[in-house]
Amino acid sequence: MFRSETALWLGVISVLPEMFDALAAQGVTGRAVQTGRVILHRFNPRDFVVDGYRRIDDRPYGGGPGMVMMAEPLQAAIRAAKTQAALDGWHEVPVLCMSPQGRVLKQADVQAMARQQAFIVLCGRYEGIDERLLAKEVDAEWSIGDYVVSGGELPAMVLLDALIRLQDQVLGDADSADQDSFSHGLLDCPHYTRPPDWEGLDVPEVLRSGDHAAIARWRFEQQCERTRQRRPDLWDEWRKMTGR
Ligand code: 4G3
Repeated sequence: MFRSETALWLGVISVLPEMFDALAAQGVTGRAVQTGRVILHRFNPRDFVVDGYRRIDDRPYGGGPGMVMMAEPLQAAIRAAKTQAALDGWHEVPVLCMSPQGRVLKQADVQAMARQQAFIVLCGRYEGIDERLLAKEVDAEWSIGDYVVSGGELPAMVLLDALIRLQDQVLGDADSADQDSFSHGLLDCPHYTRPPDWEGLDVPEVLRSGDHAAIARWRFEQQCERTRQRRPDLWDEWRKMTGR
């Protein structure tokens, strides 16, 4: 698949590449991959180890619990990903690593990243990755939030889903990207669908009024009110930004 028909080229480096089946087969991301708008290549560092045991991890210098991912197999996998990228027509592809030590990802970061069209995403496991590999081969470390999970695969899928759905919106309906919560720094408004009365709870009258200006006004007020109540940090930021 060549870059003319591809919106996004992705290489993931993971010792559990099958985890990405979920991204590649299901939902909005699955459709993007199946139709070739997104190319997803997987590289298992284990496939790049020559020794009989295919070791990719070893004990940490300085002692302590757990294992550390070795630099050599990861470097080999990154090189293979870059070679594949070049074959597919993509050059100078940035290498990202998902890590609790990374910068915490915001929607604005995803929007900035979506301007790039090819990425290699490294997924660590165990206690982490040899720091020298990060220094030599990784361009940026990203975190999806201040918590730890057992591998970088789920965080990578979170990032890739966010990128793919934006790419989709760029190609298709640009309005829906604009309507995302956070795209303007406020939480989303509440949503309602049929039936109009559900278990004694009804739909706000304004939404059934057909008055589009009044609906837009109501939704905006709801966004402000919810942001103020639930996310005072975002509300302060929004007020600074808009001078309110
Ligand atoms: C330590 C990312 C753990 C180092 C990864 C990878 C949470 C996130 C791991 C490392 C992770 C996150 C794997 N847990 N908050 N676990 O984005 O490179």
